[in-house]
Amino acid sequence: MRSFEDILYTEHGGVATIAINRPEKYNAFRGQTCDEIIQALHLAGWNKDIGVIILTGVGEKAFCSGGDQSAQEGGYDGRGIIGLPLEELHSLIREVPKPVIARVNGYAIGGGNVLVTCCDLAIASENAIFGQVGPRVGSVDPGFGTAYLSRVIGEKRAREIWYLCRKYTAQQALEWGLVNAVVPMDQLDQEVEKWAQEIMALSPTAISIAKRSFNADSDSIKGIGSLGMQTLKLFYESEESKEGVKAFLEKRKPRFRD
Ligand code: 2NE
Repeated sequence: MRSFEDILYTEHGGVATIAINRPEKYNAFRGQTCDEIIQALHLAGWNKDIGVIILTGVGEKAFCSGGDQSAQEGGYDGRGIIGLPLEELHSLIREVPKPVIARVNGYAIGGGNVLVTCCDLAIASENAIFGQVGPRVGSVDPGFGTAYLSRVIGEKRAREIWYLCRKYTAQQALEWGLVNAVVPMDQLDQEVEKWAQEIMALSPTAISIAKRSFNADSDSIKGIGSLGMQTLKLFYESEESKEGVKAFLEKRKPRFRD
């Protein structure tokens, strides 16, 4: 089995599991983390023995808290326009020809909530918390995290999430259609496995055609995302954005309007 630094990758019973392994950062991703998830998606995505991919985080606190703010200085520390190959990551979750299930085991915040949005299905533990924090920390996801979120949960709800930066319970996420099921933490693995094995019993080709067909209608968001990342990079270089990151790291309220 291939070993990585920022993620754990396992294959079992036709199911590949990719777990972000940075619990001390609430599973925030840096450039390397995104690259490793991309490599793992390639490994699982085109392996005929694998029928389902699970994306999750290590521990019981967080699924993923988005970009690693300690690696953000006018841009993140990796590849791509903003220093994170996020456009590639989001597109790949959609392009692998098998369902990707988000196993949401805690906070799904910022880019973590975007990952949940991009996944085909999502199953959350009762303690999971969802939300976007971009406008609080001088950031925004200008592609699937906004435009596609509104297709998943509706325009008004998506705008509320982004304009107010509130946090939402797993139950609320279920009511809004952001997740498919909510179970107690101690039943999360069992529930995810049940869904995965139900999919494994079905025709893989039919499933992959269905996935591509679902994607077709929203694929243009990919272009909006890459265009938006170019804008985001310019925003990251501004004092307003830098104040958001600084305030988060200093554990204080940002002063955007000074
Ligand atoms: C997740 C949340 C709500 C948890 O809050 P709380 O109060 O329970 O814990 P705390 O103290 O904030 O976090 C616990 C530890 O995890 C680290 C914190 O710094 C803290 O470390 P210590 O002080 O114990 O050493 N931590 C948490 N999230 C982190 C992160 N993203 N980067 C680095 N360290 C992190 C709260 O922590 C929160 O709101 N986190 C999200 C912060 C954030 O700004 N995320 C990035 C948003 S932008 C983004 O993801 C993105 C995108 O979606 C698209 C394009 C570009 C960027």
